[in-house]
Amino acid sequence: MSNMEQTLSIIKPDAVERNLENEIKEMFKINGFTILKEKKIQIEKSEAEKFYKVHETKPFYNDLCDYLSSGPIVVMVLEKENAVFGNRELMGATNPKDADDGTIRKKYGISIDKNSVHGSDSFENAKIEIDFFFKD
Ligand code: IDP
Ligand code: MG
Repeated sequence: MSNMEQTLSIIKPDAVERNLENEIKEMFKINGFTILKEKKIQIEKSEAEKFYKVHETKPFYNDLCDYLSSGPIVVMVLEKENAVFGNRELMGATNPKDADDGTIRKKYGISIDKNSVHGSDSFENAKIEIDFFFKD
């Protein structure tokens, strides 16, 4: 039974700044993801605040929004069977220190805040996040 899904991925400023865009895209492709859409943009802090609204009560919210808007990012729609879960697996744990070998965050992440990639955490949020960046 097929369960083709789409998920939103972001290559965060720390990774774009270190020119890791192509290496990270290659990891997605090697792992069977198709990059359906992509764009390199820099967002305003107000947009980062909207995107990360679910975290607005967290102590790291302000720094997180400053960071995501601090430089260019690459936003992508990835497609694969069970793409949401598969992307979370490929990304690895939020804190690169806890991430498994072979994951993007283990390989490229610097710290819990500079962890190189974002990925939607559920099918529902994937739809919302894809709309956020790619509506019309
Ligand atoms: P996720 O990116 O693995 O889904 P979330 O809990 O949704 O992790 O947190 C969103 C982002 O906020 C993380 O990717 C990370 O950059 C940052 N973050 C999460 N927890 C902390 C923390 O305790 N300190 C600083 N930054 C954090
Ligand atoms: Mg999350």
